[in-house]
Amino acid sequence: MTPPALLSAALLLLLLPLTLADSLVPLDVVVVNSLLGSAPEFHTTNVAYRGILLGALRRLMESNKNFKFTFTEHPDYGPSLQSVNGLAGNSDDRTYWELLVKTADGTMKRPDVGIGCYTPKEKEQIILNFTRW
Ligand code: B12
Repeated sequence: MTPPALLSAALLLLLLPLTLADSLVPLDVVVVNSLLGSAPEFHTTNVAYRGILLGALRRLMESNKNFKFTFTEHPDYGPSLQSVNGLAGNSDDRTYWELLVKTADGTMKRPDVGIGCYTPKEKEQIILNFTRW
């Protein structure tokens, strides 16, 4: 390799982490109603590298008229997902929107933080599951 080519290659390697940090992370959002058993709705969106799920949901709502959500703020735990596409959780009938995640390797998990703290990883499926506690 000639010295200028070597220099370009070294520069590329140095800039690579910066490029990755600037990129958007693609993910799927699946809306499930476990109480009705209706067909799940699939959406695709993205979020900034290490960005929070709330950001991904906002991006999705801005780009897709078939997806809407609202949230409330808890003084300690931050945002809590209140409604999806007009359907809201309700304390009286003990319903809520549960947050589940299917990771790229197929593992299912129930995050121990809410939409304001969870940071989706590449190719994760975020499942918004309407259910009862
Ligand atoms: C009961 C409970 C629930 C119930 C609340 C039902 C109800 N209306 O009573 C249900 C099952 C709905 C629930 C759901 C979730 N919960 Co919860 N929950 C609790 C628990 C065990 C007790 C809360 C309580 O009653 N406190 C006593 C009352 C008097 O205080 P309060 O401030 O009024 O309580 C309210 C808040 O805690 C709120 N709440 C409950 N969970 C969550 C989660 C988030 C992110 C927010 C913003 C608010 C919130 O609901 C309570 C009643 O209004 C706590 C753990 C604990 N021991 O404190 C976890 C806890 C608060 N939950 C937690 C989590 C992660 C969740 C979920 C995100 C789980 C999931 N993967 O789906 C979801 C919320 C999803 C969403 N829609 O945004 C975490 C929050 C940690 C964090 N830093 O974000 C905790 C601390 C448990 C843990 N993992 O350590 N939860």
